[in-house]
Amino acid sequence: MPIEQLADRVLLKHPKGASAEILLYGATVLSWKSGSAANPEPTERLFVSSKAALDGSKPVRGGIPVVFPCFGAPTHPEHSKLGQHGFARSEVWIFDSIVLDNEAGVSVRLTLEPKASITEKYERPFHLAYVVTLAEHQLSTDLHVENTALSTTSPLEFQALLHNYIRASSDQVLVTPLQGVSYYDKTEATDELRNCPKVEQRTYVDVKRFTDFVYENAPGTYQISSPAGQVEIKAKGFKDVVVWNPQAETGVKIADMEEGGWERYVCVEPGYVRGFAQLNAGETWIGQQVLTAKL
Ligand code: TA6
Repeated sequence: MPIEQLADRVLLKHPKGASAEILLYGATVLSWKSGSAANPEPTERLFVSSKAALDGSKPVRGGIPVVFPCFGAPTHPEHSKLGQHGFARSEVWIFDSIVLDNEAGVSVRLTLEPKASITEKYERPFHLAYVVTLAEHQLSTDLHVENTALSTTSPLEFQALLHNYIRASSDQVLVTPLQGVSYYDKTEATDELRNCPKVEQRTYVDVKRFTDFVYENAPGTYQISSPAGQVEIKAKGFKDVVVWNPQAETGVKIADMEEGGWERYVCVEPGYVRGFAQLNAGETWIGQQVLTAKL
């Protein structure tokens, strides 16, 4: 079956072998198995920690968590009651509809609207839709944010990010092109240093050491290469990108990180995280990414 809805997740199957799995909790893509033009055999392209909670007790450690309306610790007054990375990744979304089901691919739409577990900590009216599309060698995930306020209230201000855990050997993986892009190094010891912009000098960014870099106004297309394969990310609407790997230095402190898990992924996360996107009443913003298995 190309699209199968289970109690807590949706399974997508492409006619030529690729597959994806989406947990309704957090609309978290847990798995994307895909071949490439060069190597048709589907392989897992995402990392999920074996210690990840998949029961809705906490955000999934891995896959593609959806980050909204804030990235990192909240800084906006309207987000003061929210936790790290906002609420989208820790709420159960609704399987809304099948968007596509043919030889080209399969696509589903999930939605999230205000409900008690959200409105008790976030008062803004909103509507989120998340469209996940599986093609032969691609997975796309599009986040639609609508300001459903009726009157001319102040704009809806938010941040959004797709927190991709790309499976790769972290001592060999390289991310490009980021040379010349301004970034903020969150591994620095003080707020002053963390808020001091640097410029990426490297042609190829590695994560051999603890890396938590927020690149601002980044190119939008990224190649993630390691001996295990190559994944390309093409993002639209997400002006920034985060590259993160905790390595053992901080990975050992992450309770739901499997032993040595940091050795098996790199996070390359298209986002709108420097500043806040603004939506007037009735407007919709779309952040899109297309992941392509290149090798
Ligand atoms: O996207 C990178 C980051 O902000 C890191 O600072 C690290 O905190 C990571 O997200 C994971 O955050 P989480 O809340 O899932 O533990």
